[in-house]
Amino acid sequence: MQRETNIRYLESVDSTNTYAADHFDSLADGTLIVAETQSSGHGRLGRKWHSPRGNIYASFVMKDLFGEPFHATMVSSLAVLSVLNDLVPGHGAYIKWPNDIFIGNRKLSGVLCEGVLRKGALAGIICGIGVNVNLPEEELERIGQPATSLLIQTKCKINLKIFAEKLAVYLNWYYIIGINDRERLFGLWKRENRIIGRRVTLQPPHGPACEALVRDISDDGKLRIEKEDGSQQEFACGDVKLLPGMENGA
Ligand code: BT5
Repeated sequence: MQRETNIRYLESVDSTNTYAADHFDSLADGTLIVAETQSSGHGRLGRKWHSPRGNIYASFVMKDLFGEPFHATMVSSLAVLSVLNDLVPGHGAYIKWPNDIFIGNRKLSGVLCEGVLRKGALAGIICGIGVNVNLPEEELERIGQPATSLLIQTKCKINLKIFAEKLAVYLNWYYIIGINDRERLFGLWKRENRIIGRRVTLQPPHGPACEALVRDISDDGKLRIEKEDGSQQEFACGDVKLLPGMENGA
């Protein structure tokens, strides 16, 4: 089943996620909010998302709670990769658990899924997606960690409207896959991760960072790591750095 895409374009907004949450009740399921720029774009744990013009800032409204919240992140990351496959052949991008898309050792895109509560219960999920598309080097330097854009990778400017339209199509596509077949969605997402079998530094939200070997990702998106002492542990969130010596095109 395919359905028509529904996109609402905004020129400037505080955050597309905030806008989508504020208008949640009146927005149709599967709507994509797209803004040219954000004044308060945010990432996880209140971190800032650098949001000048020239990029994609989008939020996808999901009202069908078909799985764990992490499945919404899977939908978003897979949709971004599919747009890249269409528009930027040979892009070399990969998913870095839990919510990043990287090229080499630089961040190209981040996903932030936030729940919407009604009467104390989860009513839907807003999937926020930021992709560095036409950002020049001087803007990337303002970001506190290694980042890249499609412009830097390809030396070509990409039409943002075409990007947004394709993103809306693929988001709906993976959303429907998730609703009908969660295992398939998970399999597609896991395949695009380049983390299993690698040594990483993991910084959990609380507690000290540790070096570990990634053993697996469970079907609800948890990372299973093995520490130096052989003990295994699962994490639902955290920040991961692939340790040097990895062949990610870095
Ligand atoms: C994320 O958070 O990666 C999720 C970012 C989601 C942004 C979208 S844009 C549309 C929607 N509306 C919003 O307000 N948010 C969503 P996290 O994993 O916490 O990473 C945040 C970190 O990424 C920051 O602390 C910076 O180090 C880095 N960063 C900030 N802006 C960046 C950019 N444009 N490109 C690459 N890295 C960036």
